[in-house]
Amino acid sequence: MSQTVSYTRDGELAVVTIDNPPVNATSQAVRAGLLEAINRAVADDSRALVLCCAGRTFIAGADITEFGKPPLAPALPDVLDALEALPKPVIVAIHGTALGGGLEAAMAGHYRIADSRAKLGLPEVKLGLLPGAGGTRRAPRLMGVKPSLELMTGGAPISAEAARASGLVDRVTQDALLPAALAYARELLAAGATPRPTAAIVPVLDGIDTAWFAAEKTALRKSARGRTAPQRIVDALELGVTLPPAEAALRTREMFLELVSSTESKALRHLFFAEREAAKLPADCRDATRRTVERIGVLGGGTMGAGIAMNFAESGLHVTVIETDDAAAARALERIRSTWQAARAKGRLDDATLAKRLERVRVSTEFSLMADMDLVVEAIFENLQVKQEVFGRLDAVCRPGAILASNTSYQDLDAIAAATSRPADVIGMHYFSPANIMKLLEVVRGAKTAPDVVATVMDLARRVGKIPALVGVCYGFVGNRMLIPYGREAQMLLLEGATPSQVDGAMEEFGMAMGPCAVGDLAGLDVGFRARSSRSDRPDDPRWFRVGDMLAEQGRFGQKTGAGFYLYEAGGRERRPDPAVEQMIRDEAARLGVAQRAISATEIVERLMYAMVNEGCRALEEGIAQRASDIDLIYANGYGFPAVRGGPMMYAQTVGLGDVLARIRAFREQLGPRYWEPSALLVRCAASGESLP
Ligand code: T1G
Repeated sequence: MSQTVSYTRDGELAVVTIDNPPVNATSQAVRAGLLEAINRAVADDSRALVLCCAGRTFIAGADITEFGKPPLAPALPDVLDALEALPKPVIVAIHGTALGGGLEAAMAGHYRIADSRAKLGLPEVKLGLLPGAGGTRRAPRLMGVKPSLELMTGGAPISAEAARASGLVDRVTQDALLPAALAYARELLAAGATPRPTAAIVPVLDGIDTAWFAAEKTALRKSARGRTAPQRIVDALELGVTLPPAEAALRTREMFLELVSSTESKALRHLFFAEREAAKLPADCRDATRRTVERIGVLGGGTMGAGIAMNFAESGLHVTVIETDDAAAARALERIRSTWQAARAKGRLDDATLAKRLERVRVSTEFSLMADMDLVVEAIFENLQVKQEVFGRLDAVCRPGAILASNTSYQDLDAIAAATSRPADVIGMHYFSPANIMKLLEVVRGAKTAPDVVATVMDLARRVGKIPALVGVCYGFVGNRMLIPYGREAQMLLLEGATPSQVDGAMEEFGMAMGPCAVGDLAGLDVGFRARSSRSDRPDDPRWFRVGDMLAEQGRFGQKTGAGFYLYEAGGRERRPDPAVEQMIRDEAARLGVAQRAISATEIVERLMYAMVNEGCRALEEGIAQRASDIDLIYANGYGFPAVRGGPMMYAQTVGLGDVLARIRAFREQLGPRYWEPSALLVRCAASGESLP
């Protein structure tokens, strides 16, 4: 047997153990070893086969690293068909996370026993795929068509107990899993149990017909806008319960291969690995001893501070929120309490959880309470002097070794750190609003931030469910820095003849959750206006963000004032074009002498995206971003960038760096070099054919 699949006997039982760390993915070696074990069980005098895994989990899926490469025999569907066809009972012992091909392997077995802590799921849809190893035929036979559709299109795992209740699993045990599985196998044999191939189960189709599947696809076109995999999953499920297994398998395989080579799946797989790459620390931080972080202080109980406090409390940590006066403190606590009570009202959490969370949050005006904190996150007014003053106070109050973090979006973290006697303890934790919901966290490493502080905060971020990306110090770090050229080009195009609706429409058709003008109205045009006004390095160009500045100067801040780029009903979010704004833009363009012309959606996408990509290349050149994939992760998780395109840098590589460079050079000719000088990295990679680093 191969070292990844072992075959042993326990009396009359054949025990097949897969050992392929870290997650027992069904690599080619695993598939070949499993097939060899199956053939051996066919030939020997064993009476049943028990399939289990070593290490921390049962098979967690096919080996994603093999996708996109020439397929290597044996194919997983064929191996699982052989397992299902074994003329002896196959008992599968499940622990950890039986996901994707792992759960498909379990369903190809005849009987299943799971550790009570196990999770089971078919998350292929999150990778732009469908269950390609029989799951679309076997899941509906074991758990019913509707529950299997939810499992496959939702992609979320279910508990062992839920799996038992649904029919996916026969037994759940809290005892040692392998002995329990062996005992279960012997119990089955003693009861005369025979092989129970899932394929032989007749699916229950009460009220489920072609129209039902069509309705499910229509619903998914809305809930999973722009995604192909959910549509194909419904198709495969319909084939799986209506066609003979062999024909269904053939047609499903064709759909799987179509998906695995799709840009959508390549993009989602890219982001899967990007998230894991981003968590890898720089060499000087990797082995640092992490500091203990259990008590958290948050300065500021506004929208951001309250969201940050909720995120920590939801992760089991105790948080003390400091506000400037009793009224503000009361508002902060009410903001937190009402958010959780609303979630409770929607059934998203129970009374006990709500009570525990509230116990973990304390709001006070006593700054001296920061003395006991292990980590303090400052989330106060976005002004450098105010932040420097507060960090000076933290420096005086906090215990030695406490980590002092700023949630600043733009301010110079090194200047903030310089306001303390301990710059090594200062780091940036740039959250995205709402901070208790948005996964992305830009962890900003200052020039003097200590390696153990970086390591501690990066680990803490994952502990509280965030997706951390380590970035360097510059104006806007990575995400907001790249948003500036993106927004600049949007507003230049308005002066050149496009309307807000055209710009937003083009970018939303591209896949952005919201177009740049609508985003500005949502965030508040006064926020950007204040940030731009305080910049000493503002370009000497009267067109630069001119429209946004005019709107802010007129008090048109967007949704919060009922008018910005668009008009909004009082308190509403539904945007309506405003002819007065469009006329104002035309008049200002005339005053600035900007020629008017019809502008295509293609030019809008290219101008905004390539300006962003060019800036991303500069951030890579300067070491502000560690990896192009980090940039993609930032945009997919913090800025509503369509995950099915993998992120701005993957998008540029999908288009072709040479083509992107050619368009940037064309814009340089058309619009001048001020904003369109191509980055040296882009030029180099386009010429060499290398990928962005
Ligand atoms: N293939 C290859 N490598 C994988 C992998 C996989 N399926 N899953 C994880 N890894 C690597 C990961 O890159 C990391 O590597 C290490 O394992 C630890 O992962 C035919 C087609 C199982 C819940 O989608 O959800 O089956 O960075 O850091 O936080 O129908 O990994 O250490 O070098 O995430 O404890 C379906 C994906 C595949 C599950 C564990 N399965 N994995 O989380 O560890 S498609 C999935 C996860 C499929 C079939 C279809 C998680 C985890 P490195 P980690 P973790």
